[in-house]
Order: sequence, then C-alpha cells, then structure tokens
Amino acid sequence: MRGDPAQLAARVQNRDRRALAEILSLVEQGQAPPLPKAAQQTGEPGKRPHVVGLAGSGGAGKSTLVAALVDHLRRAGLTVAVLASDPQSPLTGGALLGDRIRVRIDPADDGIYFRSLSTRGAAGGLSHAVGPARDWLALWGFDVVLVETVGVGQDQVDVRKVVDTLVLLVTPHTGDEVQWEKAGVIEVADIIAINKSDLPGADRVRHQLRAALSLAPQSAEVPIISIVAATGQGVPELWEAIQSHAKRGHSTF
Ligand SMILES: Nc1nc2c(ncn2[C@@H]2O[C@H](COP(=O)(O)OP(=O)(O)O)[C@@H](O)[C@H]2O)c(=O)[nH]1
Ligand SMILES: [Mg+2]
Repeated sequence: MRGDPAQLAARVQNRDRRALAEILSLVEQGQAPPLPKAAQQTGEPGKRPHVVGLAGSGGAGKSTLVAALVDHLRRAGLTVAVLASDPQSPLTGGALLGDRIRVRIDPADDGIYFRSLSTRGAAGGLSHAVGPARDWLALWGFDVVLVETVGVGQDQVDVRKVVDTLVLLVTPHTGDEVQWEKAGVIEVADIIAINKSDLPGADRVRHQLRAALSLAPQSAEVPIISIVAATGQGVPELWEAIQSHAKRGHSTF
C-alpha cells in the first residue's frame, strides 16, 4: 500500500529512491509516519548520519558550498543526503550556479541524494522537516545530511535544534555585521565560514567576527574558516572543523 510505514521502511532500507521520495513528500506535508519499531531495531546502532546545517543570507554561497562539500565527502567515500529550502539543485548545476562553479557532481552517483523541501511559509520553515526526515535518511544509511536553510533570523535559531553542527556562512561586504548581532545568529553558530574569501574585505570581516564573538563567552572558541566555495578552497579545513565539533560531542539530539 502506498504510504504504509512498514513497507516504506523496507523499501528505504533497500535503497529505493522512489520510496525515499515518497516519504519525504509526506515529511513535507507534515504527515510522515514515525519510523516503524522493527526498522529502528534492524538499523545499525550508532550509524546515525551527521546532520550539518548551512545557514546564511541569500547569495552567501550556501548552494555552492553544498556542491563543494558533496564533492569533498564523496571523494572521502562518504554518502550524502542534501535537504534544501532552495529548489535549485547545486548538484545538477542549473541556471543559478551556471558556469561559475567549478565543482561538478555526477548526477548518476548513487551515494548522493538531493531533495528540496517546500516549507510552506510555516514558522520554523525547513527545520520542522529535518527531524522526521533524519530518521528515514538514517534508515537508508547516509553518512552525512547537509541542510541548506535560507535567510537570516529566527529560522536559523530553530534549525540549531535539529542539526548536530551549524555552520554560518558570511561574506565580505554584505553589511551583515549589524544583522548578526540583532538576530542573535552568531551565538547559535558552531562554526563560521567566511565564504567568497577571494573577494576583498575578508580579513576585515574576520576581525569583526572575532571581536563580536569574544563578547559572548560561549562563542569565544567558535572556529572561523575562510573558504572559496566556488573553487573548493578551504573546504577540507571546514570539514575538519565540522568533524572536530562532532567529536567534541556537541550534539543536540
Ligand atoms: N566570488 C565568489 N563567488 C561565489 C563563491 N561562492 C559562491 N559564489 C557566488 O555567489 C552567488 C550565490 O551563490 P549561491 O550558492 O547560490 O548562494 P545561496 O543563495 O546562499 O545558496 C553565485 O553567483 C555564486 O557563483 C565564492 O567563493 N567566491
Ligand atoms: Mg541556495
């Protein structure tokens, strides 16, 4: 039966992409069944994916970073699912990313799954879908789940609750500085990535961020990593920082 949790679970476990698409449509509608008990028991314990949130203003380079991270992680032999609030898939390099991006992802690669979730303007947006989606993606056996969230503000704070590691993307020259503090955004970031570090102003932003972070005792140790998502520069270092964060056990669920 379509939508039957036990059958869906069996199919997802057998890595049936259509079953995964079906379950994520239910997630999108807020109607995802909980993972059946039997599926929970057969799932490998400890094989939970590392859920990484990528937050930042529109145009900060989140989709570009998704593509660069996926490329890096696939080379490392890790499987990756992407949940995005941006319908533009970074993996197929559509009009938005166009020719600018050097990283190319093989659309036929079975170790990648991309899904954009419409959030229907609900408060909390994508963050409400991540929790239910995570269990099903774990059942499939993904190593990493990347969550791309749009905008700055409350939604990011909510996303903090459903990801293991939250990376905040900032860029030089965006005038974001004021907003970070207003929205309380830097306080919820585990790692800050300064993207577009190929552009002037990256050092200035780094100093401003360091100064702002030093005011909050819990944020003084937050790593600031300079990256150029468009070329993949700094992406291995960013992944190192994400892994170190996970190893320190800063998991929220
Ligand atoms: N110069 C420069 N441009 C970048 C870099 N990363 C992304 N971009 C560009 O920034 C724009 C927005 O990127 P996108 O990934 O769509 O941002 P998103 O809205 O946060 O998902 C695109 O034109 C990208 O090509 C970078 O490292 N350097
Ligand atoms: Mg995007």
